[in-house]
Amino acid sequence: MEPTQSPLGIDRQNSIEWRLYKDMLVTRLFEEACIRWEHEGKMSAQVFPSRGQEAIAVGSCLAMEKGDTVIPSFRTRGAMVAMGITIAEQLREIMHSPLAAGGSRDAPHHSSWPERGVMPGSTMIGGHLAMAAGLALAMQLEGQGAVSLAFFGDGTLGSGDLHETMHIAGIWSLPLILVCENNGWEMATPWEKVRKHRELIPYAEPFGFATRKVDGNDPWDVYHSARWARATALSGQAVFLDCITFRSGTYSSHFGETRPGIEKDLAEWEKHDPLKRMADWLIGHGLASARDFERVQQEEAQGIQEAFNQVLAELK
Ligand SMILES: Cc1ncc(C[n+]2csc(CCOP(=O)(O)OP(=O)(O)O)c2C)c(N)n1
Ligand SMILES: [Mg+2]
Repeated sequence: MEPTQSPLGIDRQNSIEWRLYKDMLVTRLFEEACIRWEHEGKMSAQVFPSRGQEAIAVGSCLAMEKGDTVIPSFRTRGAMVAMGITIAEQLREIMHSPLAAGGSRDAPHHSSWPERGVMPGSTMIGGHLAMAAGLALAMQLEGQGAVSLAFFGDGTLGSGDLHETMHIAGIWSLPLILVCENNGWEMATPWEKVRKHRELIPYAEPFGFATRKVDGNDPWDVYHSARWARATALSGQAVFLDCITFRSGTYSSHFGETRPGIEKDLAEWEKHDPLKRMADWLIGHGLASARDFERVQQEEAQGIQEAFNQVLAELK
């Protein structure tokens, strides 16, 4: 079959550069739409915007293979997008559609599609990490040749579940990949108030993890690091990816900005915006123009609105 060509002139379905850009774009547009719908009173679910952090979820998941499992955190909606869960499927869970595959019983940010590798998370910070280790143990015992990956924020360092998970995964050499969205904030508390080190590698290494510091705003660094992590986890060492980033959005769609004095940081990190970086890369490699991006943005925004209308109609 001929590969489908995108407006950018590259293989839409299979090219990793295209997926890195498009899945981050869809994630951002979808989260922005959810915030808008919530503020307009059209949707009641709370969303946790990943603005500025999209590369971590998307880059990691695109590096996974069939049979691998992923547990998103409350801030990695991009994981669902990159794992191929459509916006309509996500909205059915969020909006309690009778057609929701999972019965719409999970918290909207922990919806799962186990047969497609997206496993349920936990509203208890860190609780899902032990489950990810359990999945990795099953993969190891059954010789599946697959890995279990879980996302979590740096605020999870205060959770005993993270330390217990690292302890058991390190000593049992589980095929587990822990991916930290290290944005330097725990809700509205800066990292200096809750731990000694900005980076988390000093905490993971003593448990026997292979570790790597990742530029969490660079989609390529995340992707290649996750490929390395997969190979390392399969070869018998659990992996910790410390993805340094910044949350450019509010804690959740219910809240305004609760971090006073962050204007300078916001402006600084905006220069490292992952979407802009990927767009610049595509332009730099002659694969896209500014006009192409405008068109793709319009197309995807329209698709998201259509999915919303479709799911709204299912509620009647
Ligand atoms: C066990 C537990 N304690 C407290 C909370 C409340 N809580 C929700 S998110 C959060 C902060 C998490 O920090 P981080 O993961 O770094 O999130 P981010 O920086 O993305 O906001 C807390 C304390 C919770 N959900 N579970
Ligand atoms: Mg954080």
